[in-house]
Amino acid sequence: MKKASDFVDEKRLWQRHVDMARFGATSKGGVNRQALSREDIDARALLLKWGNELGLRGAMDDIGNMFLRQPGTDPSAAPVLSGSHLDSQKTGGRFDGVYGVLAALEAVQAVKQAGIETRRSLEIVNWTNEEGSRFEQGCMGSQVWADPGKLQKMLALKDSQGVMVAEALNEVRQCLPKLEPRPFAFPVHALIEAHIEQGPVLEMTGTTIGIVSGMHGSRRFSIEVQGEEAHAGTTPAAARKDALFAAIDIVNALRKIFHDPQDVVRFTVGRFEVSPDALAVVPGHVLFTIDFRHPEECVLTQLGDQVEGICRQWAGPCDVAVKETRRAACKTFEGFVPEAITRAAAELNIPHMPIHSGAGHDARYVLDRYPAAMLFVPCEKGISHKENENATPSDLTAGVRVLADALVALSA
Ligand code: HGY
Ligand code: MN
Ligand code: MN
Repeated sequence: MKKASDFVDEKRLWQRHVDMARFGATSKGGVNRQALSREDIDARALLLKWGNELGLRGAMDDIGNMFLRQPGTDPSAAPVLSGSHLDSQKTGGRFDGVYGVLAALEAVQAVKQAGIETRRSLEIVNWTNEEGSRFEQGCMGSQVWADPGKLQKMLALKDSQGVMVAEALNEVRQCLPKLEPRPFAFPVHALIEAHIEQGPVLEMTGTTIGIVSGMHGSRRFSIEVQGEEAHAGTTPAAARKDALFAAIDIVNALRKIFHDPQDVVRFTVGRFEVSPDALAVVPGHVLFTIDFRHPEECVLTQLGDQVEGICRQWAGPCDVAVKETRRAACKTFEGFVPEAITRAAAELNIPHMPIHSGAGHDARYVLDRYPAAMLFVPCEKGISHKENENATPSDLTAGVRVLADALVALSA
């Protein structure tokens, strides 16, 4: 029998990445394709165009997740899904997320060209706002899909310009062709998300395919330090409520708590906004974020639960507001879905290994409901969330070949 992997086309896959990278292209060779932005809409429209050319039926749910369906012979059977996200960080690369969507598209196209009729439908998925860059709740689409009770809270979130998710979604709907509505958390037999590793292990070990065995848990906080603006020249130190100095003391105290000689803890202060951000004004307000990750739930609890107390302790004369914006549990990926990836890689004689993911991905939320797995391919020096993120056409193609055969096996 013909294998789908024989019909995966490296040139077509690479060209689609080039075409997608046009949307939000930056001068340094990366992309800035913020969720539900004009650039994201253009990328969504192009995905739909390619899907329609393949005869796939498009659908979209109430948080903007998109689904392209290749019908199976048994419409009553729960489908097999594959995909990731088209949105990017502000200074993102051309492969984070988009590879998983284009890998799924290429895999489905290869299945069709191989003339393989699957019993279960195959669906390509594009999750809304995985990066949480414009609207600060990452994995927004997959979170709501898995837990619909989160919908209203997410729709009400605003970006830095005050635009609500609900408004941005209306814009998306107006610009895209009318799509079939889709409920949340519909039955899924299995999902595979393909993604670049965003770490150095595969490249360092010369391995082409990583089968994700586990994913770090994470806790995110936004911290606001409220002091008092004052004149830089006339206000004595004793009378100042300097939000910047307090924030610096808090961050330094947190760094001591999160310091890990084994270098397993991942502690990041990614955003740090000072206002009024004026040379001759004592800063009255600072907003900063914490992104903390670890592979053990107990450490996430033990260290993360200290954040609020440390902030209060080091706020000096200022007030401080601590909000935990998201907690994602540590995840283990096991069972028939990762096994299908391992089997497909072995049958193709493509080097593969189990691998742990420090990065978070949408598959973690699908796994809350249904069997799911992730397939990694190498990226250059493990660089990601950076405009010079890079991967090779042959590694990307090898990933799709394994994905295509795994999807066929899962949808038999
Ligand atoms: O932050 C993450 O782990 C994901 O790449 N957005
Ligand atoms: Mn990603
Ligand atoms: Mn990312």
